[in-house]
Order: sequence, then structure tokens, then C-alpha cells
Amino acid sequence: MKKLFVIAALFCGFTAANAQEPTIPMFGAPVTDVNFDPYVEAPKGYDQERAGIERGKVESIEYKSESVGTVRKATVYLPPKYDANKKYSVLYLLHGIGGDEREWMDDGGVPNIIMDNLYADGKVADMIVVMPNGRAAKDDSRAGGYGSAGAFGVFDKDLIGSLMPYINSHYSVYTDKMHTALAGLSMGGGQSLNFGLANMDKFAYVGGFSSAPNTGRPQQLIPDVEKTKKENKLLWMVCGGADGLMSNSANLKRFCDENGVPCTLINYPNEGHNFTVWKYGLYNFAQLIFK
Ligand code: FER
Repeated sequence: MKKLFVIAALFCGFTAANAQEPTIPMFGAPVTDVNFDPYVEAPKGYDQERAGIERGKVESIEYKSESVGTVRKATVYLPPKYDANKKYSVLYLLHGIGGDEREWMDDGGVPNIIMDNLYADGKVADMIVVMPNGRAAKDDSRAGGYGSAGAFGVFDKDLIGSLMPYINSHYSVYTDKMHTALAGLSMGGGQSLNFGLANMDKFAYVGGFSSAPNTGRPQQLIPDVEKTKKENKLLWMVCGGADGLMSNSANLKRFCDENGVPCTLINYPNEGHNFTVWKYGLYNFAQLIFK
């Protein structure tokens, strides 16, 4: 089995040393047997640093993880003029198999720039963005690669049991589900769908960007259609049209359409498994939550 992983990793162009998301090839024809939602181009410059606007602040935090048994790191974006006398919503934003708590910031996700621009244009609710390390293991370094898929699977214990309580007690935030969102890219997209839909009392808004094969089967994600319809406020996905992982998102979208569960899946035209799609995901998802 381990051998299979290694072969798959090599085939996908993934090595631990380069520590970035794997190149995902497209197998067979693109997925078309699903109702995609319309792709609307993001405005030019949405991901470029804009002169003359207020900027938020990015900081690194450390918290004690009960489930992992170590002190773990996370990255936090605070919006311009973050004010401890006000209260903010929280978006937890997860990374992929090749990343860690710095991936969005260091590998081209520019979440701070996207959020600064959205704030400047008055397009988002007041929120902070928390970027955890979703590899819930004692060694949570990027070198884990595909071998750490299991650690991604148990991150919910750390997120809900330790990180969220830390954030709730160290920042001026609302703690209820209507002010808490979970989204991520690739492995982080799968985690968001898995953990977000399994914990609708904690997360009302769930986003999956190019979700990976760790994504649960639709019937596992939505075992009770009526409950999901009632308790989830946003189920939003995007994936590149040339990304071999599209079926993970398409399977869920198809199930939702068949069962009357509101759900969005945007097919980013001709795009692969990369930050072009993930930046677009953040830009759009951030505008839809907490409103
Ligand atoms: C896989 C292909 C891709 C897989 C995970 C990924 C666990 C993750 C990709 C990413 O996070 O970018 O078969 O299996």
C-alpha cells in the first residue's frame, strides 16, 4: 500500500522536498454530467496589492493541542483597524497536502491582499482569518506529503478541541456557528466538507476549493438531507475544469441537486490544481459568509 502511495506521489509530480501542491493530471474526459454554477471572472487586481488602502495584520500564534500532544502553530489575519472592542466572525482557512499553516501566505495565496482589497471595497463582513496546520501529527512538517493523509483525517479533534477554544479566548470573536466558517484548498477542501458538514452546530458556512480524494462520499457527508438543509447556511465549491480531482466536488454537487440541498459548484474554465482557483475561491467565499 505504501508503495502505491509513493508511485502515485511520483506520478503526480509530488516530492516532499519541493513542498507544494502536487500537479494533478486529468484522467479521461472532463466532468460534464453535473450542473455547474456560472463562472464569473473576478475583477482585475483583486489579488494585487493596492496602493492607498488600509492593511490588515498577519501574525503567528502557538496553542497547546490536546489531541496531538504538542504546541502547534497557526497563522492569523486580522483585518485593517482590528479593534478588540468590536466582535469579529472567524473563517478557518485550510491548506493542501504539500502545505502547512504558512501555505496560503507563502505559496501565492495572498489571503491578506485579497481580504484587504475586499475590506477596502466594503464587500466583506468583519472577520478574522485563521490558517491552521491541518496535519494533526507530532511531526506536522510539509515533508509528510501523502504519507500524512491520515493526520489530515483527525484534524477535527485539534481544530474543535484546541484551536477554536484558543481563538475564542485570545481574539475578540463571536463563537456561534452563524459567525464561524470553514473552507480550504484540496486536502483542506476535503477536510472542510468532512468536518464542516459533520459539525453543523459549529460551522454554518462550508467551502471546498478543488477538494481532494479525502472528501467523504456524498451520503457520508449528508446522511440527513433535511438536517443539512436546515442547519447549513452555505455549501460552496469551486474546482478547475482541467483538474483531475473535479469528481470529488461533482459527486457532492450531483447528490445535492438530486436531493434539493442548496449547493454551489463553479467550474473554473480550463484551470488546473493551483492558486488561480484557490484565490478565486477565497475571494468569492469570503463575500458570501456571515451575511
Ligand atoms: C490524492 C491526490 C491528491 C490524494 C490527495 C491529493 C490523499 C491532495 C492534493 C492536494 O492537497 O493538493 O490521491 O490522496
